[in-house]
Amino acid sequence: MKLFYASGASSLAVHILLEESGLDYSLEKVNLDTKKYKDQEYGLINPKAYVPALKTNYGVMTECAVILEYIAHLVTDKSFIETYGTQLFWEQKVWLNYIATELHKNFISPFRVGNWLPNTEESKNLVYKRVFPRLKYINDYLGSNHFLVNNQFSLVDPYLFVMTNWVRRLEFSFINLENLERFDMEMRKREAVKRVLKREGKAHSLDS
Ligand SMILES: N[C@@H](CCC(=O)N[C@@H](CS)C(=O)NCC(=O)O)C(=O)O
Repeated sequence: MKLFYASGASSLAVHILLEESGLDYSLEKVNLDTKKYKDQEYGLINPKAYVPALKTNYGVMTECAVILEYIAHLVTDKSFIETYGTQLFWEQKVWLNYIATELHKNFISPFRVGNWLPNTEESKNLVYKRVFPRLKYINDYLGSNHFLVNNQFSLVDPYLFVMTNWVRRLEFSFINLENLERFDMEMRKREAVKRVLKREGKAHSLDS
C-alpha cells in the first residue's frame, strides 16, 4: 500500500493507523499547493486533488474515515474496529462521521495558500467559534478516559488526534478543553505516533 499524504494534514490519521497496524506501506508526499508529488500530477492518482489517498491492490481509496475503516478491517488482531453490528461498532461510525463532517471540514487554516478564507485574525476567530463547541462536546464526552470509544485505542483516535494537533497548529487555546489536551499529550507518547510525527516533520502549510 502507498499513502499519499501532506505533513500534518488529515492524512496523518491514516499514517498513524498504518504505523500502529504493523502493515507494510510506503509514503508519497504531495505538495498541496502545486498538486504534485515528485514531478508527477497528483490529480492522476486522486482527481479529487486532496489527501489522504491510499493506493491498494484494489485501486486508489479516498476519504479519510473510509480509509481508516479499511485499514482497521485488515488487522483483525489489533481490535481497531468493533465487531460489525454491535453498539460500539455504531458508536465508532458516529464518531468517524462527526469528526469528518463537523470538525475536519470546519477546521480551516486561513494561513494556508489556497484556502478559501482570507488570512486574517478575523478568519481565525471565525474558525475557532465554529470548532470550539464541537471540540467541547468531545472533551466532555471523553471525561477522564484516555480514548474515545470504550476507553480503548481504536480507529477514531488517530483522527481525533489530527484535530487536537490542529488546535495547536492554529494556536487555539485548550482552555475548557483540558480532557482533549490530555488526550493529545497521551497520543504523543505512543511510539507509533512519535515515529510518524518525526517522519512527517513540519506541517505542510508551514514548510516553505
Ligand atoms: N473529504 C475528504 C477531505 C480531505 C481534505 O480536506 N484534505 C485536505 C487536507 S486535510 C486537503 O488535501 N486539501 C487540499 C486542498 O485544500 O487543496 C476526506 O475526508 O478525506
